[in-house]
Amino acid sequence: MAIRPILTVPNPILKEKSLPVERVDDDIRALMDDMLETMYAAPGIGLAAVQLGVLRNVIVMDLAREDEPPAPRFFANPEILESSAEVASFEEGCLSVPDVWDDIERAARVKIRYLDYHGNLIEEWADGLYAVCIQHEMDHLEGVVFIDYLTRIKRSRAVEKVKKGVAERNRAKKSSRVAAE
Ligand code: K2U
Ligand code: ZN
Repeated sequence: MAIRPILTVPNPILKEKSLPVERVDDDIRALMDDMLETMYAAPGIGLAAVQLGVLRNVIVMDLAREDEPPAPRFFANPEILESSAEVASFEEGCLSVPDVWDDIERAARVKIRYLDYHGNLIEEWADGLYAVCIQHEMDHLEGVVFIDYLTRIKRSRAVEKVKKGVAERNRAKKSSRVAAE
């Protein structure tokens, strides 16, 4: 397993549409393992493969609270079969848009179908944070990031804030490398 870099906006790869996997084989499971380790290290509660620059329909998630044992979930080729008419709003963030949070409205419940870590076909309803997170991650597979739902001015401010934050982190890393030499 490996912790891999997470792409941040405005990287154009995040706007690309991901492709289905042919089967959940050892290579896909190794990708899932890397994604989960990277997500835990971030830390986050969900991650799509495109956020690591891999254009495949693969998502990992762990919604367990800090006082609960880990409960990793793995999704290959996820589909939304049904969405409730009822909607719910949630203050979302994204590991590809660090330090930006905003309220996003989504279907309160979704029926999803996917292949799990072992390639088993699963169909289930998701609600609450599960529904929010799976819709957020499945947007990533379509090249959609949550700030795409914001106004143009809010979106551009978010991108500028991320670019500034990435530049500051890179400067800090560089100065600590120089100091260590
Ligand atoms: O796509 C991602 O970067 C994963 C998100 C998952 C997420 C987004 C919105 C709402 C729920 C989950 C990251 O984990 S954002 C960080 C985070 C951490 C705890 C709770 C909510 C979001
Ligand atoms: Zn995200």
